[in-house]
Amino acid sequence: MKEKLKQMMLDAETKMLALGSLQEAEEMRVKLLGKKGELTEILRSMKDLAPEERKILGQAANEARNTIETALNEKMEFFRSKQKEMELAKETIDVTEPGVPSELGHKHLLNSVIDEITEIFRSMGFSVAEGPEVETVFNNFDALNADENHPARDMTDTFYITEDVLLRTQTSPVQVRTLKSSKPPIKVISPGRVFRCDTPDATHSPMFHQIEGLVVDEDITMADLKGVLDSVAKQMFGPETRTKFRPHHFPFTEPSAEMDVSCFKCGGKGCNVCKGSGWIEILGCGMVHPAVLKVGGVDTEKYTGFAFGLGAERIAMLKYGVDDIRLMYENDIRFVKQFR
Ligand code: 2NM
Repeated sequence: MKEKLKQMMLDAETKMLALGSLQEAEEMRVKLLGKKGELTEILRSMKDLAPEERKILGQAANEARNTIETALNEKMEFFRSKQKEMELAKETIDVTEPGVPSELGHKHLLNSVIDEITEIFRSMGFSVAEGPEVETVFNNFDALNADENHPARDMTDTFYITEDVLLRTQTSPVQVRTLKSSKPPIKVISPGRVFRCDTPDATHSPMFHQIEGLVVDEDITMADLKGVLDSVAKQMFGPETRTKFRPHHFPFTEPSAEMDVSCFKCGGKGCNVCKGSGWIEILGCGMVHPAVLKVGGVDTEKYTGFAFGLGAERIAMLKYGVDDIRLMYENDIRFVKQFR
């Protein structure tokens, strides 16, 4: 039995030297010290020995177990740290490798156009006013002289929240607020989102952006309206741009007009952008109706005013050849990137 133990120790020593991996060390531990291992086998067969002999051999066996266990643990620790070293070596970063270039974001086409138009008006002395997108029916319709049966008031055209509250269908309520809260002279524009119950298609969206403007002072006439808007058109589309005003109707202005600009692509000869007419419709405008000025608390004996409104998406689409308004909101990076 003692011989067997000695032989096992010798074998273990040789095998220990040949160990190549953590797994082999674990296999060896099971084979020698495990439940069905060699040492366990030896200890089990000792039950037939005489007590004194069992004591001596038992001690020897336990020493052998400790020796093997300690040696194996050392080996396993060695393999573990070697493996860790290899993992760390693999994770080393080559700081000389070229990096992944990060892309810089940029303004959306629509915001560029809104900012550009806003800057033109600022340079002409206009200030910028904003107001809530959720408005009262009064500010959105009544104050703007829209009669009780005006089609725009219809449930099917306007997003009502309650009987008296809605999503604004134009930014004019901002100007109603401005009239109420300040005294002439007033020169203000109001860029912002507006909402209309439309089914989306290439030219319609239930949400889009408007820029409306309002000027109120003594002796403001249609000539001021034409002078300001003609100058804006030239700054927006180039100095050769000509403008013309066609009679129109809005409830909040009288007289009312629509302004066309000579086609910025063909100069007026006729092309695909102007649909052969040489002219492009850009905005609606007019002299503010006295009823609107009165609601705003303006003395209509002393003051007159003009106002206008344009659709920002429409301008952006015309200027940059975008043929579907929905492209403005999808944020498809292939679209967005074309306008940096
Ligand atoms: C337009 C066309 C004509 C307009 C009128 C007003 C207000 F509040 F002063 F009466 N703001 N904007 C106006 C006038 C808007 O959009 C096509």
